Amino acid sequence: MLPMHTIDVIDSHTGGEPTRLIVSGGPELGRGPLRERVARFRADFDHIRRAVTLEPRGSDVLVGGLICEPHDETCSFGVIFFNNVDYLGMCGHGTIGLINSLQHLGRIEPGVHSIDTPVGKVTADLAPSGVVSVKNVKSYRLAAGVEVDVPGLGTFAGDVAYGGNWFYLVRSYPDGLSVPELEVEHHARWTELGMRLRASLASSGITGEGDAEIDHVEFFGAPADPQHDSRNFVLCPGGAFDRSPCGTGTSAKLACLAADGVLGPGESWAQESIIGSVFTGSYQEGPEPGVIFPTVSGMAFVSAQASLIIDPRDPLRHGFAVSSAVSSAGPSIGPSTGAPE
Ligand code: PYC
Repeated sequence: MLPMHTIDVIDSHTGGEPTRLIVSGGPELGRGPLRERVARFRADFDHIRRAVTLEPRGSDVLVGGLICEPHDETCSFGVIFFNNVDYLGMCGHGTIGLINSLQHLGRIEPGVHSIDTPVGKVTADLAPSGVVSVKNVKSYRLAAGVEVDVPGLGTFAGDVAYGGNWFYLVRSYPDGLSVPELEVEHHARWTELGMRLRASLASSGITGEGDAEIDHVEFFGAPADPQHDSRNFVLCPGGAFDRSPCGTGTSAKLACLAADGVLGPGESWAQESIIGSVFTGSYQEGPEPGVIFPTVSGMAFVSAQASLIIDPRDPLRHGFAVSSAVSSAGPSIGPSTGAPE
């Protein structure tokens, strides 16, 4: 009889967006650059990603993270983020969650902490108040005003930008298309628009650099609070939307604002999410024209510490996906197969 597998996790939320960090019992990915360790995670331990993020233990909206040894010796920690469908390059809300969770565990104190990620080093400044300011990887706009025709809807225009993940930031809608207010009660319509747009980006061959898939779509509107600068709705890989303003999405937005000359270096930008939670952002100019280093600030709250139990007798032990968005990319309901224990 195979033994139970136990995975210790700590859960938090950042502006409403949940993060579940594996503290122990996660896959042993060995050493080497984190990008290579992601490939190992995907090839040999994807059942752990599914067990942690999918139902019955998780949900489509949950972002998971594996805390690991850094490869970059200037960093104190490494982290690999993932969600219900795949692995993320970086995750802003998740990094804020990581820092507040590590403080909760007594592993760090206020100060600056460097973290290795699959897309490079980020630093996080934990203030005594608990607010975390994440200096993200280099961010930039790859292309402005890119038109994409969405069958049945018409032509959208938007920017393709990188903020640790690839984003399409919608600027304008097809003539005659009526869209609802950017309010959470309309999330189903925004999700549908985002998913149709993302599919059309892919079928039109519109990608990030190196043919990278644009897997996040971002819509903008007026903020509910006039003291803020903007409100967004961010569709994440899969079919869930970010409850927070999305750290990498805010970074991509800052890159576009910088490229348009709308926001100067060091100036502050308050980005509201679809549920009204807020990240503040600013940027420093990078080494090359058009490249910035964004800083995104927010705070996470720890919501649980738990042990996940994977019972070898459980046919659904490695999770299952029910949403149509996920079923094409991941396993559907049924016993897990092919996963080494
Ligand atoms: O905060 O960068 C972020 C993020 C990416 C996906 C969900 N949240």
